Amino acid sequence: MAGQTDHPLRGDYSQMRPDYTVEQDYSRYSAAEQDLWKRLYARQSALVPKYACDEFIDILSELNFGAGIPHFDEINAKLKPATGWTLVAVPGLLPDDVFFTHLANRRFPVSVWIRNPEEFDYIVEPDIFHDFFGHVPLLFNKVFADYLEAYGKGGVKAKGLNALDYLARLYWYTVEFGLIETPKGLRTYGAGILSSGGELPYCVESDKPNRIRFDLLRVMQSKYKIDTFQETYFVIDSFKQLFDATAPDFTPYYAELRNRPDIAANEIIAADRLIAR
Ligand code: HBI
Ligand code: FE
Repeated sequence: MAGQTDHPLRGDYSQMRPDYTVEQDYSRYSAAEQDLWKRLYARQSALVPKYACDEFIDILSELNFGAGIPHFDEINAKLKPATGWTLVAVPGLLPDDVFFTHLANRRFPVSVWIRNPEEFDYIVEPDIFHDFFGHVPLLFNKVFADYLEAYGKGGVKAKGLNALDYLARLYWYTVEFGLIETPKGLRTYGAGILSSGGELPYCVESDKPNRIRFDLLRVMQSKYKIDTFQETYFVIDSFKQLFDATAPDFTPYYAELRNRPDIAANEIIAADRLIAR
């Protein structure tokens, strides 16, 4: 879940450091919040085997953090040696440039607060369950971890090139709502889908959404909706495809994109390579 919200942000930004990081302060979590975590984890982990990519399934079972809200420093003790990434506690949504700078330095921002029970099925802003369940497992995957760092570095550069919107779309349609084609069929690696009870089966089972083969410039032309299930999903063949797509300098792409029209979230264009479900 990214970016724009029209309501005041939920988090407490009063104690943050200049880089927006805070202490996790584990004593803050009530028994009711620990119970909510267990219920969210149980719901999602029951759906994962049928709809998530194998890389996510394997790491999730290894990490096994269903018993309660994780201690970031315990996870960092495993994550740092695995891919050089660390989790940093943050009050909530960060300004784009702060967010990109953390990613560019292999630091993944994780919100410290958990949603309210009535938000069991849907929440607008990223809470600790979305950030942890949705994003953390694939930080242990070397190729995906390399892609996310390269993406962060691209984001820091894009700010100066007034291209943040294009990169926000790439983040949205890959890291948050991406699908991947596997020998077992279509699966997801997107954190926004993996942490959603409704969209996880929908992204693979429903006939409604468009499923289009990943094309970097097409994705950066594509607008998105933040408050509904996605009307379009982009499908990659491998995490290496993503990483290779970020290798070139994006500056000429931004120049090209400025001559191209934006594409609506539910629109199909002639050049699209559609994937039948
Ligand atoms: N901040 N904590 C947090 N989590 C996000 O997912 C996030 C963010 N700030 C900006 C953002 N996402 C998006 O704008 C992305 O497009 C980068
Ligand atoms: Fe997210």
